[in-house]
Amino acid sequence: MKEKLQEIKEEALRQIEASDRLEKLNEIKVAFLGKKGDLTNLMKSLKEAAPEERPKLGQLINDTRTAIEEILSEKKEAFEKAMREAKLSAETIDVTLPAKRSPMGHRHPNTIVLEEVERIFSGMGYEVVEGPEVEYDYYNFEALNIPANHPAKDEQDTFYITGDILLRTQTSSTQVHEMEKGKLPIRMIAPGRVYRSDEVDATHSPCFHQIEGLVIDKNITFADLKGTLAEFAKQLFGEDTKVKFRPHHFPFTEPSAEVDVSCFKCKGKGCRFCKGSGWIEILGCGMVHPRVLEMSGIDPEKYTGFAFGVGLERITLLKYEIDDMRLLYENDIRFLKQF
Ligand code: 2U9
Repeated sequence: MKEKLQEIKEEALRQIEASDRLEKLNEIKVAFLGKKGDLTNLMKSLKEAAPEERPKLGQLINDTRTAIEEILSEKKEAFEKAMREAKLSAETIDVTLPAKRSPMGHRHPNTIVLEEVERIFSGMGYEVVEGPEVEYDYYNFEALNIPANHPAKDEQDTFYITGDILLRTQTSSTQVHEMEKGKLPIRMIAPGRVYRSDEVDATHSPCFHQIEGLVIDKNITFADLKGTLAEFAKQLFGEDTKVKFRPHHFPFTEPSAEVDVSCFKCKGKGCRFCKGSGWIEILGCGMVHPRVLEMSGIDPEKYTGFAFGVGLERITLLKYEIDDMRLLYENDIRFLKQF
């Protein structure tokens, strides 16, 4: 058996030495060490040897197996190294080739305008506060002095989740949460998504964005509101922009007004853009209703405040002279990359 073992070992080494491919090494491994391999067969025939010889022979077979395995593995490593080196020397890198450009993302026009509005109000000392889009009826309507029979509360206008939970129709609920915290004074803007059950057209969408502002302190007057919004309009639309306040009604503010800015295209002379009037409506505002202050625990005898609300999309469409709101939601890169 010893001779046989020596023969097997020599034959295996000869074949390994002569092999020229990685696959060939695998074939050799199967032929000598596999389940039906020469060495395994020899191990099986061990039972025919004299019992006292068996342990020694068994050890010899195992030593032979280990020796073959080691040589196989050395040869395998040598093959792999040669293949790596061949691959590397075949690869040449042309450093003069032009680089592949990764397509760059782009800020959405709404984001550009939102960031500009946030920059303007941060500059005036306002905090930017975000609130939940799913709200209780109380925070969206009741706390803002919107009565139970108000048409805005109709299911035709508001998305209800349950009887008293809804998708906010304005970001004002964020201001109510801030007022309830009881930390005064307040100087904040609340940007975010709002939802209304509207059909999609060039100027409407069931989901759009508002930016609302709120200031509450001692001795805040309508003059503060006018000065603040005049400054905002100048920074957003240009230094020569004029503002006009028209009386209006909102349940949450008293007195209330709508604000027009002088047309930034024709400078107020009248053009197609401002429909000949020289003015463009941009937002609503007013002095916070004393009942709204009271409901959130603020004493209207000590504190007064003003609030305003703008539709972000409306400002974006005006600023970039876009004539259809749907373009803002289609994510057509050919449209978006113009801004
Ligand atoms: C509190 C008190 C008062 C927020 C205000 C408006 C006027 C307004 C509209 C602009 C276009 C809504 O998106 S729009 O359709 N908003 O005209 N919003 S005053 O008043 C508040 C807010 C919070 C506690």
